Amino acid sequence: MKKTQSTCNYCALACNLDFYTENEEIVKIIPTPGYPVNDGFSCIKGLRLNRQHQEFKPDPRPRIKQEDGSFTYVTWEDGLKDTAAKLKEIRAKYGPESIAGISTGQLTMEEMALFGHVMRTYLKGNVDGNTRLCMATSVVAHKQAFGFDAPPYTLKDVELSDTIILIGANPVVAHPVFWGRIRANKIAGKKVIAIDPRMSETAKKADIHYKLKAKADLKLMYILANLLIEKGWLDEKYIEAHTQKFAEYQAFLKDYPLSRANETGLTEGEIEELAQLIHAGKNVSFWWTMGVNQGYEAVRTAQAIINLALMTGNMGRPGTGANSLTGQCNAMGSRLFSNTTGLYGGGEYDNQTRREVVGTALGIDPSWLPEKPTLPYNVIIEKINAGEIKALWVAATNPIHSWTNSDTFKEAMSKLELLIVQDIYDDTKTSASADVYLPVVPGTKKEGTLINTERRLSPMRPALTLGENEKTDYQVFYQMGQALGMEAENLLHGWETPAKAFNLMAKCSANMPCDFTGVTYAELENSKGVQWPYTPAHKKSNTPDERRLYEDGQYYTPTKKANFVFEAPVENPVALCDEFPLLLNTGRGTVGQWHTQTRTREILEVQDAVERMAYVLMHPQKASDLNVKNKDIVYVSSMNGHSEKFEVIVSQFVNENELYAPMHYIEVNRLTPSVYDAYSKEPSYKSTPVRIDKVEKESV
Ligand SMILES: Nc1nc2c(c(=O)[nH]1)N[C@H]1C(S)=C(S)[C@@H](COP(=O)(O)OP(=O)(O)OC[C@H]3O[C@@H](n4cnc5c(=O)[nH]c(N)nc54)[C@H](O)[C@@H]3O)O[C@H]1N2
Ligand SMILES: Nc1nc2c(c(=O)[nH]1)N[C@H]1C(S)=C(S)[C@@H](COP(=O)(O)OP(=O)(O)OC[C@H]3O[C@@H](n4cnc5c(=O)[nH]c(N)nc54)[C@H](O)[C@@H]3O)O[C@H]1N2
Ligand code: SF4
Ligand SMILES: [Mo]
Repeated sequence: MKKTQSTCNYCALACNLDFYTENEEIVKIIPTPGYPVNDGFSCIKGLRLNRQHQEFKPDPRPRIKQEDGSFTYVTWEDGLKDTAAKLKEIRAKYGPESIAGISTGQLTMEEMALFGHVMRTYLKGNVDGNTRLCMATSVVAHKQAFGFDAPPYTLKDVELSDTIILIGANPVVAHPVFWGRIRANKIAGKKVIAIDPRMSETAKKADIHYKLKAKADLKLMYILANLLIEKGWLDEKYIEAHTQKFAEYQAFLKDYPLSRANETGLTEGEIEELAQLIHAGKNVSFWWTMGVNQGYEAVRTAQAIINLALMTGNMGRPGTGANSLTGQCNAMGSRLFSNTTGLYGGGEYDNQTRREVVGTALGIDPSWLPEKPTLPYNVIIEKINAGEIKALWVAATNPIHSWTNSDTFKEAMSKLELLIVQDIYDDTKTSASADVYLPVVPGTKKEGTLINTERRLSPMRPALTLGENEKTDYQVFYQMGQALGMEAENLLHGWETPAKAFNLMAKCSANMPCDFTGVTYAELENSKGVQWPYTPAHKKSNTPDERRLYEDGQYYTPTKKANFVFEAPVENPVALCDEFPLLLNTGRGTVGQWHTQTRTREILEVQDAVERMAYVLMHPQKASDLNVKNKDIVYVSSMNGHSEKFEVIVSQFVNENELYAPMHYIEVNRLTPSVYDAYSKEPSYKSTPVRIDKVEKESV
């Protein structure tokens, strides 16, 4: 049996797994013992990575849609040549900005970098990622508060914290190995606190659940901050030495007295108790995820959490931090190494010094580099629908299911002259009707690097070898670059393999906060992974493995101080009304289901256990008021004009005026609105006004 250590390419923990293979078959998967993230544990998704391509496996050749709507398979050579020619034709006819791409935090760092290089450096198009649906809020919050998109923590912090506050995060379902580490925390009197409008699986297991009103987090954080100031429960030394704009924040907070508690859905007593818990904790850590990031005032909410950590001195010490958990395996890599919203390794496109450094690192003239950040995802879709963008290349994401108000994407698909979809399956809702479908192999046959939620570079190595005609994402991007003519401009030199692309990215990271020049591609293999920053100096000094940022109180702003950022809360642009009186909350459903379920449908244990039909959780009182019974089928109608069929599951775990629908079913995003955070443009997926329109008594 051959053993290959590799990284799970589902969630942002990026657990390591030992794959045992015999005759090109995975016979056993064991979570890697001693790996700092998961030390011998994993969830069912990782344990069943051997299922990929077992039941559903595409023909490994490109599939091209003909004018009559039928499909033909062609050789890779022809497929890439013809697609490249079509891309160039569209670019010549309509200009470079008529070409766009949508990528994902589920590709490796090297793949993302190369895709960004082909699409942005060479073709000069726009490329955004599904990271926009997920982490864009944290990126902007970090940049404005810390001066760089640099989350502070190491996962070890959750084992060292005596007060763990989870805000809009459901790790029991979404980050199970992280939840395991919370349970492994044996500090006497440790408190786990969940702030969530519904009784999530995590809220059920937490010591305390604060059931706030949906989207009232910003007000809650301001009332809490004001109360901490009134009580004098601050770390004044920390505020003075390491932060700026606190006086302004203090003045601003005067408008948020405890008497406004009722606006948050919590009582004054509950908010006082929470303030007391923060004050009493020696090492308080705040962890937030999509309940915060996916909102219409999400960036300011994330920053209000950061403000709490700063004013109480809960930063840079073991067991503390304002910590945003990422979602996908390489979300951190996509944030810093995709050439989409900033230069490789960070830095704005108009920063001449950084342009020189990055150009030199890549061995190209800096004038090649894009001049501006990409158009955000929502604008790309709008411009397709306005007829300005004509070609779209979608890699490793399934927008017709995951994009908000998803009929806008469906419309976009019909307007495009060229839709290229690169996926491991030919039958996803997005790939099934693509003009060009490019089949690729799953992660078990790929190599590269994933950067996890705690900034850890984690090695992906192939457990299986490629079969006839099979290609990796990296090969497809590279060979498309060749077909487009990038070699003639010497733009592919140094990009020949993932290992070489890694070296290019390391060079680009030099002297940036994410500097990983002390890491080599070869040394990552069979390792414990490495958290950035990691320079030759770190290597020389045997720096410990699990490291947090800001231990010295030095941030990445010009003054080295962290910023208090704040702004008055606004109303939800799509508020509840008589016509749409219920609030639809959405998110993860079970540990075994992954997003649009293309991959986890192959896990038999999961398929046996999950609901087949889209469903909503409804409070018993509401069900009784509407005369709806458990398992009845209803239409949920949204303010966006759409109506979809759902099964009702009567549950006491949602509030009376709220419904909860897992996002794993395509119906859900037909109902969500085109509403975004003003700064990050992240969709507001979790608070759609809806009504129950019509009840059919045909329960299944
Ligand atoms: N099994 C599984 N695991 C996954 C994924 C998956 O699809 N399946 N996806 C991965 C990805 S990409 C991501 S981004 C993460 C997401 O991980 P999480 O963010 O933990 O998951 P969600 O279910 O989207 O949302 C978390 C919670 O936010 C709550 N919430 C909704 N509105 C509000 C609000 O206004 N305030 C507060 N405080 N809370 C609110 C919801 O009720 C929900 O319980 O999960 C990752 N892990
Ligand atoms: N209503 C609602 N909508 C949401 C959310 C929510 O909470 N509520 N959450 C949002 C969030 S946080 C996220 S991250 C998005 C996720 O949304 P998506 O990214 O659209 O979801 P996935 O199902 O992960 O899609 C990944 C696609 O890549 C393919 N794939 C898997 N591995 C590979 C590979 O190695 N190479 C290639 N080329 N393809 C591969 C899969 O088959 C699948 O089609 O959904 C967002 N949408
Ligand atoms: S917890 Fe996340 S990284 Fe770990 S095995 Fe499960 S899905 Fe994979
Ligand atoms: Mo995500």
